[in-house]
Amino acid sequence: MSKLTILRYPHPNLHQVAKPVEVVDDRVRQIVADMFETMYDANGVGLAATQVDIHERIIVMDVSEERDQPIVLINPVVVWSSSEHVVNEEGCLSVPGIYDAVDRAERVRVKAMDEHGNSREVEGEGLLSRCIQHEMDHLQGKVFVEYLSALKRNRIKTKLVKAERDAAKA
Ligand code: GNR
Ligand code: NI
Repeated sequence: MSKLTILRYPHPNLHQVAKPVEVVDDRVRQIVADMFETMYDANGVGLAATQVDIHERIIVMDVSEERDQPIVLINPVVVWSSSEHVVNEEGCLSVPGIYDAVDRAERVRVKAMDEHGNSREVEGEGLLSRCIQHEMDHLQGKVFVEYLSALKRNRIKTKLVKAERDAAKA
Protein backbone atom coordinates (compact mmCIF):
# COMPACT_ATOMS: atom_id res chain seq x y z
CA MET A 1 0.00 0.00 0.00
CA SER A 2 1.11 3.54 -0.48
CA LYS A 3 -0.20 6.94 0.44
CA LEU A 4 -1.07 9.17 -2.51
CA THR A 5 -0.76 12.95 -2.86
CA ILE A 6 -4.06 14.85 -2.62
CA LEU A 7 -4.42 17.65 -5.19
CA ARG A 8 -5.35 21.01 -3.71
CA TYR A 9 -7.75 23.54 -5.10
CA PRO A 10 -7.26 25.40 -7.46
CA HIS A 11 -5.25 22.60 -9.15
CA PRO A 12 -6.65 22.36 -12.72
CA ASN A 13 -6.75 18.53 -12.68
CA LEU A 14 -9.52 18.68 -10.04
CA HIS A 15 -11.78 19.70 -12.93
CA GLN A 16 -11.09 16.65 -15.11
CA VAL A 17 -14.06 14.36 -15.71
CA ALA A 18 -13.40 10.74 -14.64
CA LYS A 19 -13.87 7.81 -17.05
CA PRO A 20 -15.71 4.60 -16.13
CA VAL A 21 -13.62 1.67 -14.90
CA GLU A 22 -13.70 -1.05 -17.59
CA VAL A 23 -12.58 -4.05 -15.54
CA VAL A 24 -12.34 -4.38 -11.78
CA ASP A 25 -8.96 -6.11 -11.55
CA ASP A 26 -5.90 -6.07 -9.27
CA ARG A 27 -4.85 -2.70 -10.70
CA VAL A 28 -8.15 -1.18 -9.56
CA ARG A 29 -7.98 -2.98 -6.17
CA GLN A 30 -4.52 -1.47 -5.62
CA ILE A 31 -5.89 2.03 -6.35
CA VAL A 32 -8.74 1.38 -3.86
CA ALA A 33 -6.29 0.21 -1.15
CA ASP A 34 -4.05 3.24 -1.71
CA MET A 35 -7.05 5.57 -1.63
CA PHE A 36 -8.20 4.12 1.72
CA GLU A 37 -4.70 4.55 3.16
CA THR A 38 -4.68 8.16 1.93
CA MET A 39 -8.21 8.91 3.21
CA TYR A 40 -7.68 7.38 6.68
CA ASP A 41 -4.29 9.10 7.04
CA ALA A 42 -5.94 12.46 6.26
CA ASN A 43 -8.90 11.76 8.60
CA GLY A 44 -11.36 12.21 5.74
CA VAL A 45 -14.76 10.55 5.48
CA GLY A 46 -14.48 10.12 1.72
CA LEU A 47 -12.08 10.38 -1.20
CA ALA A 48 -12.67 10.45 -4.96
CA ALA A 49 -9.96 9.19 -7.36
CA THR A 50 -9.93 12.63 -9.03
CA GLN A 51 -8.40 14.06 -5.84
CA VAL A 52 -5.35 11.81 -6.19
CA ASP A 53 -5.02 12.62 -9.91
CA ILE A 54 -6.55 9.33 -11.08
CA HIS A 55 -9.38 10.12 -13.49
CA GLU A 56 -11.48 6.98 -13.14
CA ARG A 57 -14.88 6.58 -11.46
CA ILE A 58 -13.70 5.28 -8.06
CA ILE A 59 -14.83 6.50 -4.61
CA VAL A 60 -13.89 5.29 -1.12
CA MET A 61 -15.77 6.35 2.01
CA ASP A 62 -16.07 5.61 5.71
CA VAL A 63 -18.44 7.76 7.75
CA SER A 64 -18.35 5.50 10.84
CA GLU A 65 -17.15 6.76 14.22
CA GLU A 66 -14.84 3.74 14.62
CA ARG A 67 -13.38 4.09 11.09
CA ASP A 68 -14.12 0.43 10.44
CA GLN A 69 -16.88 0.54 7.82
CA PRO A 70 -15.18 1.07 4.45
CA ILE A 71 -17.43 1.58 1.41
CA VAL A 72 -16.17 1.29 -2.18
CA LEU A 73 -18.15 2.73 -5.10
CA ILE A 74 -16.91 1.94 -8.62
CA ASN A 75 -18.82 3.46 -11.58
CA PRO A 76 -21.48 4.90 -9.23
CA VAL A 77 -24.83 6.11 -10.60
CA VAL A 78 -27.45 7.96 -8.54
CA VAL A 79 -30.68 5.94 -9.01
CA TRP A 80 -32.84 8.03 -6.66
CA SER A 81 -32.57 11.22 -4.66
CA SER A 82 -35.09 12.74 -2.26
CA SER A 83 -36.88 15.93 -3.20
CA GLU A 84 -36.21 17.19 0.32
CA HIS A 85 -32.95 19.10 0.62
CA VAL A 86 -30.79 20.07 3.58
CA VAL A 87 -28.14 22.74 4.02
CA ASN A 88 -25.12 21.75 6.08
CA GLU A 89 -21.44 22.50 6.58
CA GLU A 90 -19.10 20.86 4.16
CA GLY A 91 -15.33 20.51 3.95
CA CYS A 92 -12.93 18.92 1.46
CA LEU A 93 -9.45 17.43 1.71
CA SER A 94 -8.62 19.32 -1.50
CA VAL A 95 -9.71 22.62 0.10
CA PRO A 96 -7.99 22.38 3.51
CA GLY A 97 -9.25 24.55 6.36
CA ILE A 98 -12.34 25.81 4.50
CA TYR A 99 -15.87 24.92 5.62
CA ASP A 100 -19.11 26.33 4.27
CA ALA A 101 -22.79 25.50 3.90
CA VAL A 102 -23.96 23.53 0.85
CA ASP A 103 -27.49 22.51 -0.16
CA ARG A 104 -27.81 18.77 -0.92
CA ALA A 105 -30.58 16.20 -1.33
CA GLU A 106 -31.41 14.80 2.10
CA ARG A 107 -31.17 11.19 0.93
CA VAL A 108 -29.69 9.45 -2.13
CA ARG A 109 -29.50 5.92 -3.45
CA VAL A 110 -26.57 4.90 -5.68
CA LYS A 111 -25.86 1.80 -7.71
CA ALA A 112 -22.19 0.88 -8.04
CA MET A 113 -19.70 -1.99 -8.06
CA ASP A 114 -17.52 -2.96 -5.12
CA GLU A 115 -13.82 -3.90 -5.40
CA HIS A 116 -14.79 -7.44 -6.49
CA GLY A 117 -16.92 -6.18 -9.37
CA ASN A 118 -20.15 -7.10 -7.58
CA SER A 119 -23.06 -4.74 -8.16
CA ARG A 120 -24.59 -3.13 -5.09
CA GLU A 121 -26.88 -0.32 -4.03
CA VAL A 122 -26.17 2.02 -1.15
CA GLU A 123 -28.75 4.38 0.33
CA GLY A 124 -27.62 7.15 2.61
CA GLU A 125 -28.87 9.98 4.74
CA GLY A 126 -27.05 12.51 6.87
CA LEU A 127 -23.27 12.59 6.42
CA LEU A 128 -23.25 9.49 4.18
CA SER A 129 -25.71 11.11 1.75
CA ARG A 130 -23.75 14.35 1.77
CA CYS A 131 -20.47 12.50 1.26
CA ILE A 132 -21.82 10.43 -1.66
CA GLN A 133 -22.99 13.59 -3.45
CA HIS A 134 -19.73 15.43 -2.68
CA GLU A 135 -17.64 12.54 -4.09
CA MET A 136 -19.86 12.12 -7.18
CA ASP A 137 -19.28 15.83 -7.88
CA HIS A 138 -15.48 15.28 -7.72
CA LEU A 139 -15.78 12.59 -10.42
CA GLN A 140 -17.52 15.21 -12.61
CA GLY A 141 -14.69 17.67 -11.97
CA LYS A 142 -16.69 19.71 -9.49
CA VAL A 143 -15.37 20.99 -6.15
CA PHE A 144 -17.82 22.14 -3.42
CA VAL A 145 -16.54 25.74 -3.50
CA GLU A 146 -18.23 26.03 -6.91
CA TYR A 147 -21.56 26.15 -5.02
CA LEU A 148 -20.40 29.26 -3.15
CA SER A 149 -20.51 32.85 -4.39
CA ALA A 150 -17.77 34.04 -6.75
CA LEU A 151 -16.62 36.40 -3.99
CA LYS A 152 -16.13 33.58 -1.48
CA ARG A 153 -14.59 31.29 -4.09
CA ASN A 154 -12.03 33.90 -5.11
CA ARG A 155 -11.12 34.58 -1.48
CA ILE A 156 -10.61 30.83 -0.95
CA LYS A 157 -8.51 30.59 -4.13
CA THR A 158 -6.27 33.48 -3.04
CA LYS A 159 -5.88 32.05 0.45
CA LEU A 160 -4.90 28.57 -0.77
CA VAL A 161 -2.50 29.83 -3.47
CA LYS A 162 -0.81 31.95 -0.80
CA ALA A 163 -0.62 29.01 1.63
CA GLU A 164 0.95 26.87 -1.08
CA ARG A 165 3.51 29.60 -1.83
CA ASP A 166 4.41 29.97 1.87
CA ALA A 167 4.74 26.19 2.24
CA ALA A 168 7.11 26.08 -0.74
CA LYS A 169 9.30 28.79 0.79
CA ALA A 170 9.49 27.21 4.25
O1 GNR B 1 -13.62 14.47 4.99
C1 GNR B 1 -14.56 15.04 4.44
N1 GNR B 1 -15.59 15.51 5.18
C2 GNR B 1 -16.76 16.00 4.64
C3 GNR B 1 -17.62 16.70 5.49
C4 GNR B 1 -18.80 17.20 5.02
C5 GNR B 1 -19.16 16.99 3.72
C6 GNR B 1 -18.31 16.31 2.85
C7 GNR B 1 -17.12 15.81 3.32
S1 GNR B 1 -16.08 14.93 2.26
C8 GNR B 1 -14.54 15.24 2.97
C9 GNR B 1 -13.44 14.43 2.30
C10 GNR B 1 -13.32 14.86 0.86
O2 GNR B 1 -12.82 15.89 0.51
N2 GNR B 1 -13.84 14.07 -0.03
O3 GNR B 1 -13.81 14.41 -1.33
NI1 NI C 1 -13.72 16.56 -1.40
